[in-house]
Amino acid sequence: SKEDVQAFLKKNAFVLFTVAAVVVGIVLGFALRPYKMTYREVKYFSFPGELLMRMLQMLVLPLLISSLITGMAALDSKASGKMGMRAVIYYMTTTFIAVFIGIIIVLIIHPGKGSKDEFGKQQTIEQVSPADAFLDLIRNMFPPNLVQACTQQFKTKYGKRVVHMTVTVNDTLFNSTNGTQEVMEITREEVIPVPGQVYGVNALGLVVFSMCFGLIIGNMKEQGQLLRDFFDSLNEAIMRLVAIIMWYAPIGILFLIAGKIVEMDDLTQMGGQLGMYTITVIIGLMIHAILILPTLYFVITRQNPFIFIAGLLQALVTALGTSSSSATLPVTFKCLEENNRIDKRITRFVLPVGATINMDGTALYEALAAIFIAQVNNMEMNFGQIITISITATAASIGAAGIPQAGLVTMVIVLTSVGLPTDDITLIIAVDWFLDRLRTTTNVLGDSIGAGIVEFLSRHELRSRDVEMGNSVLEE
Ligand code: DAS
Repeated sequence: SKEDVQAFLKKNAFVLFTVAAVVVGIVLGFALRPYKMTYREVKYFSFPGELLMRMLQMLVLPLLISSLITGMAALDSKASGKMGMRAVIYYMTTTFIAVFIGIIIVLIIHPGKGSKDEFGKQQTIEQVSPADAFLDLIRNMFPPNLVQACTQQFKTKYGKRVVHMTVTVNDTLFNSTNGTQEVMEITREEVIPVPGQVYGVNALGLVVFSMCFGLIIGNMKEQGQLLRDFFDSLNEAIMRLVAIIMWYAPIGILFLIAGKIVEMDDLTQMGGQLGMYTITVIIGLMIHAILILPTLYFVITRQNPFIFIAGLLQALVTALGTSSSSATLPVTFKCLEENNRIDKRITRFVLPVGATINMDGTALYEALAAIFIAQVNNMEMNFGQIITISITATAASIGAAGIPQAGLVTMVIVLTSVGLPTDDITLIIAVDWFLDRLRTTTNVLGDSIGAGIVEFLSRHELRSRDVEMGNSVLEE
């Protein structure tokens, strides 16, 4: 009946908007491609998308800090220790499975054919020693200055440079009658390694600090009450801001997707090896996201994983649109808490950590890409080298920030660890923006399923804590 339809629309409005945004974005993007917009025009066109990105990023810092602190403070140290262990075991297991899938798939499909000719010219990339990179990872856990940790700069190595040139054309040559001069503006675009910078958050450092801080104020009895209340209400206020942004999100996502499609290089001209490589990555990510993670969820919780995933739709689409798991974090929170009814004590605690260190998609990608580069160079990796790749790919995924294409930068560690040429990263840049979106979506899915599993495994602790605190204190 009419009422039913209305009720359905009201309940699923967000989901419908989100799906519509993706579809319209793709259609619009392809419809505008023939117009060959310049870099500047694309920038203007995707402005609504850029705004969404900024709004989400704006909330990440206060959200990350307040949720981790309140999450830790709400648990006693024994319970949080147990839950922490479960989360870490889940992260490690799924990351290793992802790496394993990446390696197997690339060895079976063998997309690299031992020739670099079809890739065109290459650029030189700065060398980083794996030991230094590893020490950097640990260093980042302990930021010497908390304020600085909130505005950390990330180096980006690749970007599009726009060259504007003004040339004076002396057209007396062409027009002998009036001999005037004409000024022409030419804009050229090229993709080059730009030692640029992105401002972000040293999430790893803030995660470590907030966890310790939360644990401490949780144990402080009355003395800690003021701080507990403060961060609790800060967290609540931020989540209300997230709710407002969610209404804007579909518009932002539409323009992010359309803008990227307008701008992307012609895929039909992609070389055979690169095409095969892209397909291999997609297959690997699909196996992990559609087969492994849902199965794991089902085996542990005995609940339908696809109903769980349906509740995450907006978060997954936001990941696809923004290619950043940290920008997606606010949406992931909303989906898990509101659609999937995951206990806030779990989400507040595991989601910020997951978004920072648990990146299944990135780990799978890094291992797969390294072996692909070996294949292109006609180098066979022996068993020991493959083990090295699995370990460094895991470390590189932990170290990668949740920002666009961070995985490409940390891949240098994986390549140097087995003596592969780091310059060869440039072979795969052309398709990285696309694969980045898919691996970010996988990353967000992995974090969310992790929250579901940790909640299920921790249900006894949560219940006894409720009883101890005189019934559901934090549950709404
Ligand atoms: N795009 C990143 C993320 O947010 C990680 C990566 O580049 O692989 O998950």
